[in-house]
Amino acid sequence: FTTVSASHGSQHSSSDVDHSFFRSVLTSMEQVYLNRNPTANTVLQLVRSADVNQICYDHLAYRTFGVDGHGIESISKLFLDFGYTEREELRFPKKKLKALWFSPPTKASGGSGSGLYGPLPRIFISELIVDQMSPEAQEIIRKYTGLSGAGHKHSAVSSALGCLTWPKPSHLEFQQLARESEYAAWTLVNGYAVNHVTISIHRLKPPLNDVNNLNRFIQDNGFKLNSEGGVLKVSPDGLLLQSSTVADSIPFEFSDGVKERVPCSYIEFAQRLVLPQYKDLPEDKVEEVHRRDGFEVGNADKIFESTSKDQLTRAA
Ligand code: OOG
Ligand code: NI
Repeated sequence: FTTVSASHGSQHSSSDVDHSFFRSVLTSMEQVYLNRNPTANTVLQLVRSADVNQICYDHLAYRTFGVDGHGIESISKLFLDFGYTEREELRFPKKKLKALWFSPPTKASGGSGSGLYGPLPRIFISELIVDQMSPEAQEIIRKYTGLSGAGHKHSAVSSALGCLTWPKPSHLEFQQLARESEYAAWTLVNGYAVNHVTISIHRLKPPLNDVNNLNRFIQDNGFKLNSEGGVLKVSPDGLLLQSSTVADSIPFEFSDGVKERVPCSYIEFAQRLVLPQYKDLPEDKVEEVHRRDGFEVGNADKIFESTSKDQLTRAA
Protein backbone atom coordinates (compact mmCIF):
# COMPACT_ATOMS: atom_id res chain seq x y z
CA PHE A 1 0.00 0.00 0.00
CA THR A 2 2.81 2.38 -0.86
CA THR A 3 0.43 4.98 -2.27
CA VAL A 4 -1.12 5.58 1.13
CA SER A 5 2.07 6.53 2.92
CA ALA A 6 3.44 8.29 -0.16
CA SER A 7 0.52 10.66 -0.42
CA HIS A 8 0.20 11.06 3.34
CA GLY A 9 3.35 13.12 3.67
CA SER A 10 5.15 13.63 6.94
CA GLN A 11 3.08 16.37 8.52
CA HIS A 12 0.04 15.36 10.52
CA SER A 13 -2.35 17.88 11.96
CA SER A 14 -4.49 16.50 14.78
CA SER A 15 -7.58 16.45 12.55
CA ASP A 16 -5.67 14.38 9.95
CA VAL A 17 -4.90 11.81 12.58
CA ASP A 18 -8.57 11.71 13.62
CA HIS A 19 -9.54 10.86 10.10
CA SER A 20 -6.69 8.60 9.07
CA PHE A 21 -8.85 5.44 9.07
CA PHE A 22 -11.55 7.20 7.07
CA ARG A 23 -9.04 8.59 4.57
CA SER A 24 -7.54 5.10 4.19
CA VAL A 25 -10.95 3.67 3.30
CA LEU A 26 -11.47 6.40 0.69
CA THR A 27 -7.96 5.84 -0.64
CA SER A 28 -8.75 2.15 -1.21
CA MET A 29 -11.88 3.15 -3.12
CA GLU A 30 -9.78 5.59 -5.15
CA GLN A 31 -7.20 2.88 -5.86
CA VAL A 32 -9.90 0.60 -7.29
CA TYR A 33 -11.08 3.53 -9.43
CA LEU A 34 -7.58 4.36 -10.70
CA ASN A 35 -6.74 0.74 -11.47
CA ARG A 36 -9.90 0.27 -13.52
CA ASN A 37 -10.04 3.56 -15.34
CA PRO A 38 -6.94 4.40 -17.37
CA THR A 39 -8.38 7.72 -18.55
CA ALA A 40 -9.05 8.95 -15.03
CA ASN A 41 -5.62 7.75 -13.91
CA THR A 42 -3.77 9.41 -16.79
CA VAL A 43 -5.74 12.63 -16.55
CA LEU A 44 -4.96 12.88 -12.84
CA GLN A 45 -1.26 12.32 -13.52
CA LEU A 46 -1.28 14.88 -16.34
CA VAL A 47 -2.96 17.54 -14.22
CA ARG A 48 -0.77 16.73 -11.24
CA SER A 49 2.44 17.04 -13.25
CA ALA A 50 1.24 20.33 -14.74
CA ASP A 51 0.30 21.64 -11.31
CA VAL A 52 3.05 21.07 -8.72
CA ASN A 53 1.57 17.83 -7.40
CA GLN A 54 -1.31 19.39 -5.45
CA ILE A 55 -4.79 18.37 -6.46
CA CYS A 56 -7.94 18.94 -4.41
CA TYR A 57 -11.02 16.82 -4.96
CA ASP A 58 -14.29 18.73 -5.20
CA HIS A 59 -16.42 15.63 -4.72
CA LEU A 60 -16.72 11.85 -5.10
CA ALA A 61 -19.86 10.23 -6.49
CA TYR A 62 -21.68 6.91 -6.07
CA ARG A 63 -24.76 5.31 -7.63
CA THR A 64 -27.25 3.02 -5.89
CA PHE A 65 -30.56 1.18 -6.27
CA GLY A 66 -33.27 2.86 -4.18
CA VAL A 67 -34.80 -0.33 -2.78
CA ASP A 68 -34.82 -2.10 0.61
CA GLY A 69 -31.94 -0.23 2.22
CA HIS A 70 -29.72 -0.41 -0.88
CA GLY A 71 -30.26 3.26 -1.77
CA ILE A 72 -28.44 6.46 -0.83
CA GLU A 73 -28.44 5.64 2.89
CA SER A 74 -26.40 2.46 2.32
CA ILE A 75 -23.33 4.46 1.34
CA SER A 76 -24.08 7.77 3.08
CA LYS A 77 -23.77 6.03 6.45
CA LEU A 78 -19.97 5.91 6.20
CA PHE A 79 -19.81 9.64 5.58
CA LEU A 80 -22.34 10.57 8.28
CA ASP A 81 -20.39 8.43 10.76
CA PHE A 82 -17.25 10.43 9.95
CA GLY A 83 -18.79 13.84 10.40
CA TYR A 84 -20.38 14.71 7.07
CA THR A 85 -23.61 16.73 6.94
CA GLU A 86 -26.57 15.94 4.71
CA ARG A 87 -27.36 18.89 2.40
CA GLU A 88 -29.79 19.28 -0.52
CA GLU A 89 -31.78 16.73 -2.49
CA LEU A 90 -31.84 16.86 -6.30
CA ARG A 91 -34.54 15.24 -8.46
CA PHE A 92 -34.28 13.90 -12.02
CA PRO A 93 -37.82 12.77 -12.89
CA LYS A 94 -37.08 11.68 -16.47
CA LYS A 95 -34.16 9.52 -15.37
CA LYS A 96 -36.16 8.27 -12.34
CA LEU A 97 -33.32 9.34 -10.09
CA LYS A 98 -32.85 11.32 -6.95
CA ALA A 99 -29.61 12.43 -5.36
CA LEU A 100 -28.35 13.87 -2.10
CA TRP A 101 -25.11 15.63 -1.42
CA PHE A 102 -23.10 15.81 1.78
CA SER A 103 -20.59 18.38 2.96
CA PRO A 104 -17.40 17.35 4.78
CA PRO A 105 -16.77 18.06 8.48
CA THR A 106 -15.23 21.54 8.64
CA LYS A 107 -12.99 20.48 11.52
CA ALA A 108 -11.14 17.95 9.38
CA SER A 109 -11.56 19.38 5.91
CA GLY A 110 -8.14 21.01 5.77
CA GLY A 111 -5.65 18.19 5.16
CA SER A 112 -2.47 19.60 3.68
CA GLY A 113 -1.65 16.78 1.26
CA SER A 114 -2.95 16.04 -2.22
CA GLY A 115 -6.14 14.29 -3.31
CA LEU A 116 -7.79 12.48 -0.42
CA TYR A 117 -5.09 13.80 1.93
CA GLY A 118 -6.09 17.35 1.10
CA PRO A 119 -9.38 19.00 2.09
CA LEU A 120 -12.05 16.29 2.29
CA PRO A 121 -14.36 16.25 -0.74
CA ARG A 122 -18.12 16.74 -0.89
CA ILE A 123 -20.04 13.51 -1.54
CA PHE A 124 -22.73 13.12 -4.22
CA ILE A 125 -24.89 9.98 -3.95
CA SER A 126 -27.76 9.15 -6.26
CA GLU A 127 -30.32 6.36 -6.35
CA LEU A 128 -32.64 4.85 -8.94
CA ILE A 129 -36.28 5.14 -7.87
CA VAL A 130 -36.88 1.45 -8.43
CA ASP A 131 -40.66 1.60 -7.76
CA GLN A 132 -41.06 3.70 -10.91
CA MET A 133 -39.39 1.14 -13.19
CA SER A 134 -41.25 -1.45 -15.31
CA PRO A 135 -42.16 -4.73 -13.55
CA GLU A 136 -39.49 -6.52 -15.64
CA ALA A 137 -36.73 -4.12 -14.62
CA GLN A 138 -37.86 -4.19 -10.99
CA GLU A 139 -37.72 -7.96 -11.01
CA ILE A 140 -34.08 -7.97 -12.14
CA ILE A 141 -33.03 -5.28 -9.65
CA ARG A 142 -34.87 -6.89 -6.73
CA LYS A 143 -33.38 -10.27 -7.64
CA TYR A 144 -29.82 -8.98 -7.28
CA THR A 145 -30.37 -6.69 -4.28
CA GLY A 146 -32.11 -9.69 -2.66
CA LEU A 147 -29.15 -11.96 -3.44
CA SER A 148 -26.82 -9.42 -1.83
CA GLY A 149 -28.45 -10.18 1.55
CA ALA A 150 -26.92 -7.81 4.09
CA GLY A 151 -24.40 -6.57 1.51
CA HIS A 152 -25.81 -3.05 1.58
CA LYS A 153 -24.69 -2.73 5.18
CA HIS A 154 -21.11 -3.19 3.98
CA SER A 155 -21.13 -1.03 0.88
CA ALA A 156 -17.89 0.72 1.91
CA VAL A 157 -16.09 -2.64 2.11
CA SER A 158 -17.40 -3.58 -1.32
CA SER A 159 -16.33 -0.21 -2.79
CA ALA A 160 -12.89 -0.37 -1.20
CA LEU A 161 -12.32 -3.96 -2.36
CA GLY A 162 -13.77 -3.37 -5.81
CA CYS A 163 -16.28 -6.20 -5.73
CA LEU A 164 -20.04 -6.44 -6.09
CA THR A 165 -22.27 -7.31 -3.13
CA TRP A 166 -24.39 -9.46 -5.48
CA PRO A 167 -23.52 -12.14 -8.09
CA LYS A 168 -22.76 -11.11 -11.66
CA PRO A 169 -25.89 -10.79 -13.83
CA SER A 170 -26.48 -12.50 -17.16
CA HIS A 171 -25.88 -10.57 -20.34
CA LEU A 172 -29.60 -10.62 -21.10
CA GLU A 173 -30.47 -9.09 -17.75
CA PHE A 174 -27.88 -6.37 -18.28
CA GLN A 175 -29.22 -5.57 -21.75
CA GLN A 176 -32.82 -5.58 -20.56
CA LEU A 177 -32.02 -3.04 -17.84
CA ALA A 178 -29.89 -0.92 -20.18
CA ARG A 179 -32.84 -0.52 -22.56
CA GLU A 180 -34.85 1.08 -19.80
CA SER A 181 -32.14 2.83 -17.78
CA GLU A 182 -28.44 2.97 -18.54
CA TYR A 183 -27.98 4.11 -14.94
CA ALA A 184 -29.59 0.86 -13.72
CA ALA A 185 -27.40 -1.28 -15.97
CA TRP A 186 -24.29 0.64 -14.84
CA THR A 187 -25.15 0.08 -11.18
CA LEU A 188 -25.85 -3.62 -11.71
CA VAL A 189 -22.29 -4.26 -12.99
CA ASN A 190 -20.36 -1.59 -11.03
CA GLY A 191 -22.19 -1.66 -7.70
CA TYR A 192 -20.67 0.67 -5.10
CA ALA A 193 -17.54 1.44 -7.14
CA VAL A 194 -16.67 5.16 -7.16
CA ASN A 195 -18.54 6.59 -10.16
CA HIS A 196 -16.19 9.55 -10.49
CA VAL A 197 -13.87 11.82 -8.64
CA THR A 198 -13.95 15.52 -9.44
CA ILE A 199 -10.92 17.76 -9.64
CA SER A 200 -11.40 21.17 -8.06
CA ILE A 201 -10.41 23.51 -10.90
CA HIS A 202 -10.27 26.80 -8.98
CA ARG A 203 -7.76 25.29 -6.55
CA LEU A 204 -5.29 24.53 -9.39
CA LYS A 205 -2.60 26.99 -10.48
CA PRO A 206 -3.01 29.20 -13.57
CA PRO A 207 -3.66 28.54 -16.39
CA LEU A 208 -5.43 25.29 -15.46
CA ASN A 209 -7.56 27.01 -12.79
CA ASP A 210 -9.95 28.01 -15.57
CA VAL A 211 -12.42 25.41 -16.89
CA ASN A 212 -11.95 26.37 -20.53
CA ASN A 213 -8.15 26.12 -20.28
CA LEU A 214 -8.45 22.80 -18.47
CA ASN A 215 -10.91 21.41 -21.05
CA ARG A 216 -8.54 22.39 -23.86
CA PHE A 217 -5.60 20.82 -22.00
CA ILE A 218 -7.53 17.52 -21.57
CA GLN A 219 -8.64 17.46 -25.22
CA ASP A 220 -5.17 18.43 -26.52
CA ASN A 221 -3.88 15.38 -24.68
CA GLY A 222 -6.26 13.21 -26.70
CA PHE A 223 -9.13 12.66 -24.27
CA LYS A 224 -12.79 12.94 -25.16
CA LEU A 225 -15.07 15.13 -23.03
CA ASN A 226 -18.77 14.46 -22.47
CA SER A 227 -20.50 16.65 -25.08
CA GLU A 228 -24.08 16.22 -23.83
CA GLY A 229 -25.68 19.69 -23.94
CA GLY A 230 -22.23 21.12 -24.74
CA VAL A 231 -18.88 20.30 -23.15
CA LEU A 232 -19.18 23.08 -20.57
CA LYS A 233 -22.04 22.76 -18.10
CA VAL A 234 -23.02 26.07 -16.46
CA SER A 235 -25.51 26.54 -13.59
CA PRO A 236 -28.25 29.16 -14.09
CA ASP A 237 -26.48 31.53 -11.64
CA GLY A 238 -23.33 31.17 -13.76
CA LEU A 239 -21.22 30.21 -10.74
CA LEU A 240 -20.83 26.43 -11.04
CA LEU A 241 -18.93 25.31 -14.14
CA GLN A 242 -18.45 21.60 -14.80
CA SER A 243 -17.14 19.21 -17.45
CA SER A 244 -16.22 15.53 -17.52
CA THR A 245 -14.50 12.88 -19.59
CA VAL A 246 -16.41 10.02 -21.20
CA ALA A 247 -16.27 6.87 -19.05
CA ASP A 248 -13.76 4.13 -19.79
CA SER A 249 -15.18 0.72 -20.56
CA ILE A 250 -13.82 -2.49 -19.06
CA PRO A 251 -14.10 -6.17 -20.06
CA PHE A 252 -16.83 -7.89 -18.08
CA GLU A 253 -17.70 -11.58 -17.99
CA PHE A 254 -21.43 -12.09 -17.45
CA SER A 255 -22.78 -15.07 -15.49
CA ASP A 256 -23.66 -16.86 -18.74
CA GLY A 257 -20.10 -16.60 -20.01
CA VAL A 258 -20.74 -13.72 -22.44
CA LYS A 259 -17.81 -11.32 -22.45
CA GLU A 260 -18.45 -7.72 -23.33
CA ARG A 261 -17.09 -4.33 -22.38
CA VAL A 262 -19.27 -2.35 -19.97
CA PRO A 263 -19.04 1.34 -19.04
CA CYS A 264 -17.04 2.02 -15.92
CA SER A 265 -16.06 5.39 -14.43
CA TYR A 266 -15.08 8.87 -15.60
CA ILE A 267 -13.37 11.94 -14.16
CA GLU A 268 -15.03 15.31 -13.69
CA PHE A 269 -13.85 18.90 -13.30
CA ALA A 270 -15.64 21.59 -11.31
CA GLN A 271 -14.95 25.31 -11.03
CA ARG A 272 -16.79 27.21 -8.29
CA LEU A 273 -16.79 30.99 -8.71
CA VAL A 274 -16.76 33.49 -5.86
CA LEU A 275 -20.25 34.42 -4.59
CA PRO A 276 -21.43 37.98 -5.42
CA GLN A 277 -21.30 39.04 -1.74
CA TYR A 278 -17.56 38.25 -1.62
CA LYS A 279 -16.57 39.70 -4.98
CA ASP A 280 -14.41 42.41 -3.37
CA LEU A 281 -12.31 40.01 -1.27
CA PRO A 282 -8.64 40.08 -2.29
CA GLU A 283 -7.77 36.95 -4.26
CA ASP A 284 -5.47 35.54 -1.56
CA LYS A 285 -8.27 35.83 1.03
CA VAL A 286 -10.80 33.81 -0.98
CA GLU A 287 -11.51 30.40 0.56
CA GLU A 288 -13.78 27.53 -0.44
CA VAL A 289 -16.61 28.91 1.80
CA HIS A 290 -16.71 32.10 -0.27
CA ARG A 291 -17.49 30.18 -3.43
CA ARG A 292 -20.67 28.75 -4.96
CA ASP A 293 -21.46 25.54 -3.06
CA GLY A 294 -23.63 22.55 -3.90
CA PHE A 295 -24.76 21.00 -7.16
CA GLU A 296 -27.12 21.85 -10.00
CA VAL A 297 -29.83 19.63 -11.50
CA GLY A 298 -29.29 20.97 -15.04
CA ASN A 299 -25.55 20.29 -14.92
CA ALA A 300 -25.88 16.92 -13.20
CA ASP A 301 -28.52 15.71 -15.65
CA LYS A 302 -25.94 16.00 -18.44
CA ILE A 303 -22.98 14.73 -16.41
CA PHE A 304 -24.89 11.49 -15.76
CA GLU A 305 -24.55 10.88 -19.53
CA SER A 306 -20.76 10.45 -19.16
CA THR A 307 -21.39 6.69 -18.87
CA SER A 308 -23.99 6.51 -21.68
CA LYS A 309 -23.59 4.41 -24.81
CA ASP A 310 -24.20 7.57 -26.87
CA GLN A 311 -21.17 9.27 -25.37
CA LEU A 312 -18.97 6.15 -25.31
CA THR A 313 -19.53 5.41 -29.02
CA ARG A 314 -19.46 9.02 -30.25
CA ALA A 315 -16.45 10.02 -32.37
CA ALA A 316 -13.99 12.27 -30.53
C1 OOG B 1 -23.52 11.73 -11.18
C2 OOG B 1 -23.75 12.86 -12.17
C3 OOG B 1 -23.91 14.24 -11.52
C4 OOG B 1 -22.54 16.26 -10.62
O1 OOG B 1 -21.44 16.67 -10.20
O2 OOG B 1 -23.51 17.01 -10.79
C5 OOG B 1 -22.65 14.80 -10.98
C6 OOG B 1 -23.36 10.38 -11.79
O3 OOG B 1 -22.98 10.25 -12.96
O4 OOG B 1 -23.61 9.40 -11.07
O5 OOG B 1 -21.69 14.14 -10.81
NI1 NI C 1 -20.03 15.03 -10.13
